[in-house]
Amino acid sequence: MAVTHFRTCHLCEAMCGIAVEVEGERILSIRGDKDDPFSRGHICPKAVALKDVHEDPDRLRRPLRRTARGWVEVGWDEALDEAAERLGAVQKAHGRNAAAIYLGNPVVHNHGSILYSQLLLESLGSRSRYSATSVDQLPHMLASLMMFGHQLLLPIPDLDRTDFLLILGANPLASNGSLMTAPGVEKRLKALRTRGGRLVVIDPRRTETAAVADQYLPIRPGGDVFLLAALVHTLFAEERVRPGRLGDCTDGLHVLADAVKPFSPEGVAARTGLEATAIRALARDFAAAPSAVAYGRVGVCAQEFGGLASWLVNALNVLTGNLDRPGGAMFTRPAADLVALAARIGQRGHFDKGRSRVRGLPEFSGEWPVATLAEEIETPGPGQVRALITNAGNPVLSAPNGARLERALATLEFMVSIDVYRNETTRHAHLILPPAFGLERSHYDLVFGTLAVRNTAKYSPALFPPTPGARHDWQILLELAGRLETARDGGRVAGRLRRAVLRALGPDGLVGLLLRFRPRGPGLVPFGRGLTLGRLKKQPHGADLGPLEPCLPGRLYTRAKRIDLAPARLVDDLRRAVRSLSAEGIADGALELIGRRELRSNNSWMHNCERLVRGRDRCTLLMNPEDAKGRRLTSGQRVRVTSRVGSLEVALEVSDAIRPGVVSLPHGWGHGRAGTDLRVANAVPGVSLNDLTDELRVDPLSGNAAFSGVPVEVRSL
Ligand SMILES: Nc1nc2c(c(=O)[nH]1)N[C@H]1C(S)=C(S)[C@@H](COP(=O)(O)OP(=O)(O)OC[C@H]3O[C@@H](n4cnc5c(=O)[nH]c(N)nc54)[C@H](O)[C@@H]3O)O[C@H]1N2
Ligand SMILES: Nc1nc2c(c(=O)[nH]1)N[C@H]1C(S)=C(S)[C@@H](COP(=O)(O)OP(=O)(O)OC[C@H]3O[C@@H](n4cnc5c(=O)[nH]c(N)nc54)[C@H](O)[C@@H]3O)O[C@H]1N2
Ligand code: SF4
Ligand SMILES: [Mo]
Repeated sequence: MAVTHFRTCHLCEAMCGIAVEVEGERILSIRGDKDDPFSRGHICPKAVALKDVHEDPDRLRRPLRRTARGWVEVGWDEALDEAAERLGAVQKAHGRNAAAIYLGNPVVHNHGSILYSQLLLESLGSRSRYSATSVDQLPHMLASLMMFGHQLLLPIPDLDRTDFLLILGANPLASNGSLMTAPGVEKRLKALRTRGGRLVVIDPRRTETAAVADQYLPIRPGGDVFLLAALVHTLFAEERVRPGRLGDCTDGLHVLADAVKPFSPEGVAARTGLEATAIRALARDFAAAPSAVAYGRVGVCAQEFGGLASWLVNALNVLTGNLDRPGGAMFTRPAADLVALAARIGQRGHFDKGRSRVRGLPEFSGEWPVATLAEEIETPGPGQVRALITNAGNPVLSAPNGARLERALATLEFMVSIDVYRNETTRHAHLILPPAFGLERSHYDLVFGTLAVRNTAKYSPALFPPTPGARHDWQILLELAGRLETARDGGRVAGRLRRAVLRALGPDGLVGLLLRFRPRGPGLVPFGRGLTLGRLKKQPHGADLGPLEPCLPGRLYTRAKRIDLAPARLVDDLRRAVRSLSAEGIADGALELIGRRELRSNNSWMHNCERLVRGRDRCTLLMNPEDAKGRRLTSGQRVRVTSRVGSLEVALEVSDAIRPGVVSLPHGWGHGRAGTDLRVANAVPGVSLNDLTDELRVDPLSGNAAFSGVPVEVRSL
């Protein structure tokens, strides 16, 4: 008999409710859950691919060891013992920091992995930590840390109530929203326009989102900091600054006014590619709207001025009185409050408490920029990385100059990957430890609940039991941590006790505890009023906890509960932008390369789903007709693209959707490598954008990768 199970899709940030119809072990269908109060039936094509990954014969189900005769399956105990022993041996011989760890994106989509990765990090005791954060949202976190005192206190656009949404460097119609969990974003944007609101999109490509906007401004890659500074400049120059309610608890207004003086709309016109009149008009419209919110995402933070741009986006919201008010940029009050938890365990974040060994880039909250990982492996000396754990990451395809990183991985003394596929990264591991996947585990969105445009909570039990003998991510992390600790100190009582408690509670038990926190939870009294895991389990479609509510200054984590509008490090860094304003552009004839996301991809790892890769080739180089004509290139022909670090061949797609002078290639492709086990993906390999991106191009302030605007040359083959 067919039964329908309701849960949340965990693939991207949108948290769509899905209804999965199953008969025994067979998945009959996956549809949008109309009764999910948040997503109201919305899904995208990837949801259905959950079935494909679940059933994928290439998905790993048993630990694998790489041997001279190829890959062989090994038992869990043997694999875990070996991993801990070899990591321990490297650490013993070369020091703790010789074993590094990289955490990838799917960690944050998995409550077990988030909570138990922490334990592994501690047990490893190494300062060599890396994650996808430094190729993604690090600058946003840095801005929040500096302005609001907490790296996770991220302002979220109040999408459903705003009158004016200014989007910079995000394409939610393809990405389904990021640091803005909003399932069905297209409908929500339509609603914004229906209620008379306005949508403005700033992007070098006229994206799917730009196509539904009232206004689209084709900015030059990396021009955002100049545009934003000019917008702030205009607000001050025209006396349009109205911080409103929060004015009394905001510091640095005058410092900011001074700092942006060099950025007149005329002065930034060439660097942004936008007319001064358009910039001024935008500042006026934004300031005049009843409510407005500026929202920047990957396109503004993965660039050379990412930290500055993220800060100025926030500043624009503060200066116009749009921070922490309905229709502006607001903060969530999630049921399980990760922000409060992080603060309690002393993880509000920190910055530049040390510099990376080889290049001297700053640490952020205990992590080094992943753009430095290859050189840390290659460069001899104390602290050289000689062993690596990857957990749910594919940095060979996702980190800048992945080709160099890949060569470096091949030289490691030991590498172990916790992953569901043998792919471009994990093929270099000596051991792969594959966890149970998606539908086989329970789900609670710890992270994306914190980033959602409404307060919601939803718990989904596992749909299927794990394949017999399989382990969950959290179990692998816990087991590995236990073995590392035992090998090091013989298994001290405190550590053993802690692990026993964590094993008994499991991730669901921990979420249950988190949910008990006030104000939404009942506290620790057994029958108190409020949300508990037990009560949430009775709401399979999820609970709507209402719109976002103003919470400042109370929720600030700065010392005197004040907003720092002009943090010294950021103001200083603005001088770099002033210098760059008068610097020469890129070389004659060069083009600026940017990335792109497509609805049917999910970073690097869903191309093994037949239904997502079927149809036309999506891994193409977009080029404006003007640039194509000048080079005598035509759509469909193959071209060679060359950057400082690499060169590749790809099919050209001529399109006026991209700004002249800019070309675009999606990331996450470049399959088909020897030793990988991805039958579908390898048949449509594409090329890796990150074989062209440059590990030396970073935002020097934050250390985040600067993917946007890599200079390249393009010629016919
Ligand atoms: N040029 C360029 N590069 C980019 C970007 C860009 O825009 N342009 N975007 C960047 C961004 S925003 C990000 S977040 C990074 C992503 O960077 P990564 O996280 O390094 O890459 P992913 O492609 O997400 O790889 C996820 C890995 O996790 C595995 N996996 C999937 N589900 C699970 C699971 O449940 N458990 C475990 N253990 N493993 C699992 C997959 O098989 C895959 O190997 O890429 C970045 N790279
Ligand atoms: N379908 C799909 N959805 C995804 C993902 C995926 O790979 N596929 N990845 C997920 C992840 S990990 C993340 S972090 C989010 C990211 O979510 P988004 O940030 O919405 O992702 P993108 O579509 O990469 O949007 C970035 C936009 O910035 C533009 N851009 C590039 N350079 C510049 C610049 O210098 N200035 C400006 N103003 N714009 C620029 C690009 O053209 C692009 O349209 O998406 C998530 N959702
Ligand atoms: S938008 Fe994201 S969460 Fe929603 S169905 Fe698609 S992949 Fe899943
Ligand atoms: Mo990301």
